[in-house]
Amino acid sequence: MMRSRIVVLISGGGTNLQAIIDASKQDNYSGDVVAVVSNKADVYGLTRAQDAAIATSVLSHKDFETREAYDSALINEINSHQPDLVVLAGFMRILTPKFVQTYQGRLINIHPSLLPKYQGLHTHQRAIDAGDTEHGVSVHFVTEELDGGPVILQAKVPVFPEDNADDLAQRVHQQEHRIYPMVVNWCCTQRVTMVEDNALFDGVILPISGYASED
Ligand code: NHR
Ligand code: GAR
Repeated sequence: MMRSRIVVLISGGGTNLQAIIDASKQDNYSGDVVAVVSNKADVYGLTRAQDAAIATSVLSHKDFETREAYDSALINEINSHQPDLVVLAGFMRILTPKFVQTYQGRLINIHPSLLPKYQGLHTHQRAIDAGDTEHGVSVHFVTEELDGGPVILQAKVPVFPEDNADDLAQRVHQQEHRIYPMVVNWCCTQRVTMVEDNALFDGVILPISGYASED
């Protein structure tokens, strides 16, 4: 089968990016990270990409007057790499409807909560403050609704009474690095697709918590 061309968008350290790059070098992986785009200069994720000889670019949202103008420039940059799949990996800018529509069904995100719980930011602290005993991470298709697109896969972690937000973030991160490369590969091989606001696995609609969930 043809290998998929993956463009990854980041804003930070890029540990998820690294997990995907590492996985892509294994036998039986079906995609290659062809470019990494960051909205912030000097983040370590860009160094990770350069170390792997992957093209990088920085497009700062601060250089644009509107979100629409920023996203148009982002679309141009991404399209210059002819991607099959666009992967948000700790990308911290909300995307306009036009951007989302441009990559509908080819755009995924990893969000550090068990969606639909805790959409938006500061998810680990919010889980602790709520007294949750369980927390986790979701990979979902990106739609216009922030953190509201169909879930493909979740992983759960326990919350211990003595945890602070950093402890919990670390535990969630370990799960992120396991599941994100796998889901990216499912998208590359088109085992996972999006049809009318549903995520499908091998052509079958997934439940709201994604693959192999209990509901
Ligand atoms: N865009 C759309 N349309 N839909 C989604 O589901 C998106 C998205 C863009 C990013 C990632 C998301 C997350 O996993 C994501 C999902 C940033 C913010 C945010 O409030 C919220 C959610 C996510 C990413 N960003 C602020 C903004 O004004 C800036 C915050 C900052 O720079 O630190 O864009 O959590
Ligand atoms: C990850 O925990 C990811 O789930 C989260 O940012 C971190 C990025 O880490 N994403 C968001 O909060 C999106 N708003 P990384 O740069 O090391 O991959």
